Amino acid sequence: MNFESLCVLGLGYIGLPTASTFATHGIQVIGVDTNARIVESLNNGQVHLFEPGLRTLVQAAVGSKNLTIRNTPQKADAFIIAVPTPFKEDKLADLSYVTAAAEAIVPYLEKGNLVILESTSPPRTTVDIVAPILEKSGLTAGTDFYLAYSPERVLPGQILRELIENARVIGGIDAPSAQAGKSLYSTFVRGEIILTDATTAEMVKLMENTYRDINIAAANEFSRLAARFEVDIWEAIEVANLHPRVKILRPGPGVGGHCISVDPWFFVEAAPEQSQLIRTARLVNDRQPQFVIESLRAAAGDLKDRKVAALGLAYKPDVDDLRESPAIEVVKALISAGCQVDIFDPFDTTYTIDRANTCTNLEQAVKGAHIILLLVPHTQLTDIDPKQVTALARNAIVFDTVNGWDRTIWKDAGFTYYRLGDGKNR
Ligand code: SAJ
Repeated sequence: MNFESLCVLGLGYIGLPTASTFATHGIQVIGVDTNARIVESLNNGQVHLFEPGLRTLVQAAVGSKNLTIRNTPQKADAFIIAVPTPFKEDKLADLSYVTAAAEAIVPYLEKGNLVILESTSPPRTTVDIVAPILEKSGLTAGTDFYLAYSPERVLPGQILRELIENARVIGGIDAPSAQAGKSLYSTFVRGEIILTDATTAEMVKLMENTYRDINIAAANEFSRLAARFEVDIWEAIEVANLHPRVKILRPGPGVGGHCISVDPWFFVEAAPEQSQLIRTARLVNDRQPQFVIESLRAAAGDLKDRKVAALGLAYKPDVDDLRESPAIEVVKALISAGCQVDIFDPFDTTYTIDRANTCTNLEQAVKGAHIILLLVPHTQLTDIDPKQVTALARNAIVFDTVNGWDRTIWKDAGFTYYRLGDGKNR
């Protein structure tokens, strides 16, 4: 099977790198996004999201004339759906982007085409939801066109490398569909390509992120136990991890991002009876911003009218992605507790939170602060020399939720230093 042209629907964190990588490997790619602003900015050579190396890659792809950006699909040998699957207020999966993308392909679908769903989706989405929509074309999935599910598994911050090097699972609705998917991705994937059925591939993706969520929940719960028993969780984890079969993850202000804090709910929605541990882990992680507030109160006393410099807003270090960020939840809770909050994130200096003051630089944020709160260990923040801050926030209490700073250095610079989950060094 030979796929020379490809249409990628959805130009976000996954679709854009995927479309660009295919284009720089010689495939004629049409990148489609329904957001007119994204289409316009990409056509002007601007990339609307931050990922190391992405701008250069997109420019190379567009420059080679192998990548064209449009707001509607067109005929192609293969189609990849890489749109978001967010959840709604009630944590139920919102598949409206997936169904809209599948509907958009229908008028262009031809015999022999391949359609791949990459969006993280509840089990059976490919077979029960996407196939019937595509069959509105009058063609039959499996008989007339190939259909497969192949989840993205790349880590934000390392997307370009992992896209090529990671193992890729391709689940076909039948064996020829999986094989067709392999022919397409072999264009650039150097990791192992594993073929299976569509529902197994959907479940693999959800299991990976759920497994991580449960493990982070354990770390977060251990941090609460350590505070209770006057133990330093960071010391305890370091020692426990010397055991050859133990690898405890890092506690922090909570779990964010568009994947790990969302995907486990797809299992809970689809099969609540069978997902009790998964649901509990989600609730433990969602409660962690509240634990930050409780710990801060225990360290600094009443929070009302205190001026807090909240450093870092993204859902994890060295990315600009703020989706489902626990840091934002902490800031909102501080505001509800009556604090005056100055927010600063070096990757997004324009983001606003109701009643918080957005700062464009570190100095502005820490000036006159009673509390300096580290929420995300962006390299630019962990590299801060406390001496830079001393004159701006004399006698401030430093509260580090991510173990991003060195206690001794901050104490030597005259600050009172606390760390989340450290009940020993108070
Ligand atoms: N976090 C902790 N403690 C840790 C590790 C992470 O609190 O020890 C927090 C982070 O701060 C962040 C959240 O968890 O808020 C998620 O971060 P992450 O780096 O664990 O994962 P993501 O969401 O950036 O990417 C995950 C990856 N999945 C796995 O590692 C199993 C990635 O491979 C997936 O492709 C991605 O989800 C996705 O798109 O599904």
